[in-house]
Amino acid sequence: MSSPLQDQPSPTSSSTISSETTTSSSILPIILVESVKSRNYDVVGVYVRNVGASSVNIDRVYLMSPDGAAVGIYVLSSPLSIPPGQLANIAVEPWYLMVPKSGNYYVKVTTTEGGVAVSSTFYLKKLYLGDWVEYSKNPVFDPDIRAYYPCVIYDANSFSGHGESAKYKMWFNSYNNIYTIWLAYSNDGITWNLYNSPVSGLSSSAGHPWVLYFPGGFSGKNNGNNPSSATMYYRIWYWDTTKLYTVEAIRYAESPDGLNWYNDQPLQNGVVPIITGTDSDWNKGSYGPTCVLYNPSASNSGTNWMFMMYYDGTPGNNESIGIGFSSDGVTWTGYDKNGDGKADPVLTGSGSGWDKNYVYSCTVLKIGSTYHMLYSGGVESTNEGIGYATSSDGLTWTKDPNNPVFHKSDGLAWRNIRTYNPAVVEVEGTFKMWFTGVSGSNYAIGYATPE
Ligand SMILES: [Ca+2]
Ligand SMILES: [Ca+2]
Repeated sequence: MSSPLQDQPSPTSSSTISSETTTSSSILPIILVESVKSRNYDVVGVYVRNVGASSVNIDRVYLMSPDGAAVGIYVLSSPLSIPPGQLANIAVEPWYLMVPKSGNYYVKVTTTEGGVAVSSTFYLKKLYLGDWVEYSKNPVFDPDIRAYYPCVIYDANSFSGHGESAKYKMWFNSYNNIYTIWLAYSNDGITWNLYNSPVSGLSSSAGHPWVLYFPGGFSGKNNGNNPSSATMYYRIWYWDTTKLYTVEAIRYAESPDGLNWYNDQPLQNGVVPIITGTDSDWNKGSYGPTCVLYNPSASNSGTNWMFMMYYDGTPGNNESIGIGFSSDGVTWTGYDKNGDGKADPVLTGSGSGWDKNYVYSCTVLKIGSTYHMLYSGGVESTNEGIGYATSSDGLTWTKDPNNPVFHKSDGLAWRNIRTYNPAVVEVEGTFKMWFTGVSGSNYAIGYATPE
């Protein structure tokens, strides 16, 4: 093995490819791995040259640890044929080859003819979202109106003409005697433009938004009620602040542009109620949804559903995070871990420490085979700090021992009353977080990137 060439990549780099090895080695002189492209946490491309006299067909890429163990296998959907003398780029699907721990690795490539080639070694960092660096000029979004509970979506195609053309859209909660949801947009995530009125079509008391974007569009939950039969591209779930102790505490609507919403309606309980209204239940009431994941190939059975929603449950004081499952986004059945017919929380207060009594307002990302959660927590409310947790299935979570990530006591004036509401987005191989800070009576949004 030759030595790695690349330096430790910068996690805050905006480039897609932040590290690269360019040396090669091989076992058979037929194929040669000329370079491996990696981001901080995964392999994204492998360049292979055929140096033999006949065509070869690449079928697999392995990520190998120095002791020769395969820690990841990428099977090409069909073998890649390389004529003699030619160089080919194997574009590995995002997050397919990730490392279980930070260290040196190499790539092995095989052909259907029995050929094998290996790369030089290179360094990869384990994906860890428990260490963030706050932007020095926070807050990045501090309008005249109160801004909190951000939900941010990134689209490399600037949403393809579906509403405002911009790389980032942020829906957020405001409050001035009534709760409202607003939309802002940005091309860098730092400088934001704000529409001069709240979004339309939602309940008259709307907060805590979570929005999903569907680039291919959909026909809508209530097709006949769509405006001029418009195709919908956005779904929103949000809190109706007037309905705390009923399932109608959470509502659903659809939009062609993210600004004008239609088909607004309350959620309904499925077989296992997500919100019960029953005294002393952890999910008697709800302060709303917090994150919805979309899986178009789900079986809609067991714990594998097209929509999986993390939501707030409260008996009136403490708050916990539960999960609901749905095939249509409107009727939801709760995650019943112990099979007693009642939904069970998946994240609760720790019983001691900074998130002793309250957890809520999270973002969950599935990256490779791991779920990552940034959540809000506290002793007196969910507004006090931000923590990190991981899970292999999205259901059973382990809180990070280094929590909290951020806390109102960090000594930063802009968020010394409240620090919460992490909205985390993957952007071309790295991650960005927006979150709320409160100082005095001012509610604003800050920005952070992984350490
Ligand atoms: Ca302000
Ligand atoms: Ca149960």
